[in-house]
Amino acid sequence: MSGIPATPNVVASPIPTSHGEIWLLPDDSGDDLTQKPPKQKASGLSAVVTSLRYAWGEAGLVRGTLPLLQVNQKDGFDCPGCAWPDPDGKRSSFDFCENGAKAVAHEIDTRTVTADFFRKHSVAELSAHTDYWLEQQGRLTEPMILRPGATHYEPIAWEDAYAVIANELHSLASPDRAAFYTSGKATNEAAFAYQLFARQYGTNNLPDCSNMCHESSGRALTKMIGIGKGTVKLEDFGKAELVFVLGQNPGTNHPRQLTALQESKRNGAKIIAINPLPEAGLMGFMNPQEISGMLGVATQLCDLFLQVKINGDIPLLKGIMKQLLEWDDAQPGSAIDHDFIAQYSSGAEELLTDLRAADWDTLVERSGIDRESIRTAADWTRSTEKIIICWCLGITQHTNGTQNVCELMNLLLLRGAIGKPGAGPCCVRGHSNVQGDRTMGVWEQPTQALLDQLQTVFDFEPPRHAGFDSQRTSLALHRGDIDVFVSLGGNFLMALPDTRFAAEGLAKTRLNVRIGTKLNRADLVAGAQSLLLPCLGRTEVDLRQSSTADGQQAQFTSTENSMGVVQSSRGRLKPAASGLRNEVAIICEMAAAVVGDRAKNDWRAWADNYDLIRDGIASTIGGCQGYNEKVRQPGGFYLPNAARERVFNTPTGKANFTVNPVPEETLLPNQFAMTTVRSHDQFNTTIYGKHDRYRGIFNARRVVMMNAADMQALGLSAREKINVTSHHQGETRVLLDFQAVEYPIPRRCVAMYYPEANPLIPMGSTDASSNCPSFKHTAVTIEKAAGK
Ligand SMILES: Nc1nc2c(c(=O)[nH]1)N[C@H]1C(S)=C(S)[C@@H](COP(=O)(O)OP(=O)(O)OC[C@H]3O[C@@H](n4cnc5c(=O)[nH]c(N)nc54)[C@H](O)[C@@H]3O)O[C@H]1N2
Ligand SMILES: Nc1nc2c(c(=O)[nH]1)N[C@H]1C(S)=C(S)[C@@H](COP(=O)(O)OP(=O)(O)OC[C@H]3O[C@@H](n4cnc5c(=O)[nH]c(N)nc54)[C@H](O)[C@@H]3O)O[C@H]1N2
Ligand SMILES: [Mo]
Repeated sequence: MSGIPATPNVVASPIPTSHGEIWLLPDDSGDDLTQKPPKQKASGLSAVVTSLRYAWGEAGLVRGTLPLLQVNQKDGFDCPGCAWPDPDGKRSSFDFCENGAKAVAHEIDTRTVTADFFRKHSVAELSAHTDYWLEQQGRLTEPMILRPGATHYEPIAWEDAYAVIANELHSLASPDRAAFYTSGKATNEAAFAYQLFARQYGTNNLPDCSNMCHESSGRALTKMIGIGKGTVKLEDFGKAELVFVLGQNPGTNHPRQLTALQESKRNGAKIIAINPLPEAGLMGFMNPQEISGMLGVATQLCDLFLQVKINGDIPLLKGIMKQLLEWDDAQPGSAIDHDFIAQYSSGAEELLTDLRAADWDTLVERSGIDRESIRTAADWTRSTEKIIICWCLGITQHTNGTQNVCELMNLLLLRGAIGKPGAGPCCVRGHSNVQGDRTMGVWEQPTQALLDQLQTVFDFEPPRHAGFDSQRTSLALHRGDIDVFVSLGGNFLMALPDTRFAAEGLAKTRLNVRIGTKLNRADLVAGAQSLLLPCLGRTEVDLRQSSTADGQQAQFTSTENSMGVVQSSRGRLKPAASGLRNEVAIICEMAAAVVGDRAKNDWRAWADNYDLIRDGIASTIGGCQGYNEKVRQPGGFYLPNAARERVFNTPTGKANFTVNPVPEETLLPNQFAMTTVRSHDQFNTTIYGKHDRYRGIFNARRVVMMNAADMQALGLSAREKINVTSHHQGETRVLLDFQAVEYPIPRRCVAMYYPEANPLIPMGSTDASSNCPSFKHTAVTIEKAAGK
């Protein structure tokens, strides 16, 4: 995917659209960067105070506290934050975390964005505000349209909006000139309806945020164990004896995972963290749900912190395995589970040959981890089979992301650490229902089996060829090959690599449609026309005209968490505005307008009674028989997962070992490896504030975290203004006027915040197998900003 032109700096210039000049990274000159040493532990009383402040600040006392007591309760709503599971047994009424509270507070915002707001501000004017400001304006309240050539959004009736969509979709030369993006917050009912609608319309162009997130995990796990999901359950954390946490910052992104790690620890497990950054949550944890934690008494979490270089994971894992093999060669059976290998696996010999051939100096040099530390990690690994490996984006978002996951799976399989209590892969998902969306069929490369099932149940001819994933959608938009782009939540513009490239593509469509709760920059970069369809959040009551009962009936939805538990989610709060609809209903009404005349299912009835959708799910999706009954059980139900029982549905019928080469060193001598991370005050592209409390970085996001020695070598003083240029196959991209901050990160590695760094991420750099963008490794050079 080369030949993409280098893009000019997005800070310095807006992009032209038919609705005005749109800024992509507007001036953020309120920045007043201050820095403190990074924290050594996460959470505690300050987290509780922070969450209540967020909830009360944005929502007011009653609307603020009540929902926090209902998050993740068995009759409450699923937290709209991350996908970490809830305990199967009794739940504490405070089973939420600081960042879950922020996600809830952000959603239940009492401020509203009305037609009057859009009358006052043109899209060009709005684009001069930061992403933080845009979302802070409050909840979207009524459907709005940006008409051809218009500078302002104006109100439109729901039915008229659906008619605009139907007209445009009906006029396309091919259904593949439309794309239907999904962000991972969409519930199972929304996702199932959405993919069915797209396929009845005629396309598999169903890109989703998972393409940029855990796609590499899905690929690797399917290849090796026959299912694209992890196998551990929450209860396994209490039984594990060794837990690895790789490429993940749980203190910020999955705070409730710290409770599980604390339990492992209390039951005697050791924890090894592998990360270029010493993240606070990996080091220590003060559980805010316990008195000692409230008082600031921390559990020391991590027993061994291996500060790898960026993309140093394969050499490190290979080193651990090579050490195991050396011990096992000296004393067979002492470090490798030969029984498991013989009975359940295939391909071990090739892996062992690869490990024997690996060169220790290369492994040490490329990982950045000394031989002694590798030996310690291997020593702990050989003494137990009760091993859990948790991982997230630091592993998946690399050009070798799939191989990274394969390599950590190799380690588990060598120890037989799968399908037994306290052992297995724990693929820590991001968005609260990203795993469920895929289970429901949101996938640009559906299996023929799923398509066959859709054909049988809904009696239509689904398209059989693969559609575009997120990357390919962005490329197609830029080529002018997509006329209608529909977005179920999310922020395609700011989530994709190369922000300017993504914007140029979005500005070429005939129609953009986004179903969302809040305004974001994607709504400002429009093709000929743009529709903004406001929806309810999960916390809010969803009253529909039910066809099964007299009068109105409150509908509920359901989601699947990171460990394959499906459960219901029921909103209780009064909606932020009257007239708001659930995204499920919006999708069904849109489908009724577009394909209602030819579909065998009654889309209008589905919009009013989600039980009908769940019946559709039950007939179509494996493991979902009796969905309506099962999802009503308190705590929901587990989806089947054969690998948990050591049944591996791969072509060999076994768990397959893989061989994964050490990635080539591609950095030139003057270059740095740049990784992108989330701060403590954001949910993806939604910025809650400008602080990154645990990392000690306050009031600024346009920063580059650098090793002190590297700063010195470049002659940079603390907080000096710098320009950052990325390099990929001769293409360069530039960001001006960021600030260098000293940080305990390995030399020649730097970290920047997502999404501010995205203009630097090259379009063409993706994983060969999953096509996931390499957001965690970009070659950059750094210079002092001119005139500063
Ligand atoms: N509060 C909050 N919660 C969230 C989100 C949010 O934005 N805010 N986002 C949600 C989503 S969609 C997702 S996918 C998850 C993301 O959860 P994480 O994966 O924890 O998110 P990131 O901030 O991208 O952090 C990546 C981690 O990997 C490390 N890392 C970077 N490069 C490498 C590498 O080469 N090797 C190794 N070993 N580590 C590396 C970074 O230092 C960082 O600690 O969180 C979900 N939960
Ligand atoms: N550089 C870099 N880029 C990355 C990443 C990275 O680590 N580094 N991570 C990638 C990952 S893992 C992901 S998952 C993507 C995230 O990409 P997306 O999922 O597309 O982005 P979000 O920021 O989660 O979407 C935020 C918007 O969702 C809307 N929204 C919120 N709640 C709801 C709701 O209940 N319903 C509806 N319909 N809309 C709602 C709001 O309007 C809000 O503005 O970004 C990817 N991009
Ligand atoms: Mo994600």
